[in-house]
Amino acid sequence: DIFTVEDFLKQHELQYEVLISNLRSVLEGQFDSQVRATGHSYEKYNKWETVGKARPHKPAIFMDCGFHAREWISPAFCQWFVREAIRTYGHETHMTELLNMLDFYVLPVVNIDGYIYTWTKNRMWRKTRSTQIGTTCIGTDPNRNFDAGWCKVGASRKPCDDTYCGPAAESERETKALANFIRSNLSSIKAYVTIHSYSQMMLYPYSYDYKLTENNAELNALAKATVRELATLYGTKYTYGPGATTIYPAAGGSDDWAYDQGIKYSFTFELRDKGRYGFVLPESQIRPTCEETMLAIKHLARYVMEHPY
Ligand code: ING
Ligand code: ZN
Repeated sequence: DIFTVEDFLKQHELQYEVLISNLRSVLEGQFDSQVRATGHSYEKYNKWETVGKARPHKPAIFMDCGFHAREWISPAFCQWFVREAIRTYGHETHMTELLNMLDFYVLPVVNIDGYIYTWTKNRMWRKTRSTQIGTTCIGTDPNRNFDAGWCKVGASRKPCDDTYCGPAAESERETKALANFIRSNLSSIKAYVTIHSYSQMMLYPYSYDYKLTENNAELNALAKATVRELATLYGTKYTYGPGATTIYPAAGGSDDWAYDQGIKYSFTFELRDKGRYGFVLPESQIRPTCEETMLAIKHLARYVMEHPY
């Protein structure tokens, strides 16, 4: 059950070199001082999931970042998370316990092509960079491309739109790879977490429908406690609730899909801010955002660890 980002990319024929050079940009551009502090973070980064004791039937939490290209704080957080996990394992009780009991599968930049495009061509790009016959418009919204009420609501059938659901569910290699990975590890994955920005929200299913999940009360209580924990550091206020009523109805999202696969703890985080800077969050907010989000993820992970199913 050892899984590295490298294995994942190889398995799904994604471009590892591209991912690494892209992560390097994140590190050098935004984590300036941390690069010097950690040194070999790349090596460790790709092996970090092996940190902790091997246990039979070890439960796992899957976390991804970088669905939407312009939401730069998201890949930054996955990188931060991995670095903190490595740095504090064996030194900090909470993290050590968590990693002894749980594996984290981290996919730091789902939409690699789109992310690079925002660094090189258009800062406000959202979608993938796939092309298709019959249109000159590029890209599909990866968070409208999952097989969960696909294209039913809050999504567009027009390839030129920003919320284009794609020619079919899982049409994108990125969403197909992610869905395949989750399907083949369903017995171990107990929670699914996807990191977006912005709005300061903790969302749970459903977004494709106004119906509530079977464990809605539990998800609500867990979200409430998690955002309370997040706020302890800098007082950052998050709202929470089912996607459809808390942000907007939207079909084809990964959290809804993961939930319907049987992963009963499934969340979308919308990190800082609430619109002042939006996607172009200033560098000075990267560290505090990552630190407070870390508290939230650790809280969530502890809950998952203490509520086996
Ligand atoms: N927000 C999400 C989006 O894809 C969302 C909100 C969550 C939709 C879950 C559907 C399901 O629109 C951002 N900022 O991308
Ligand atoms: Zn997003």
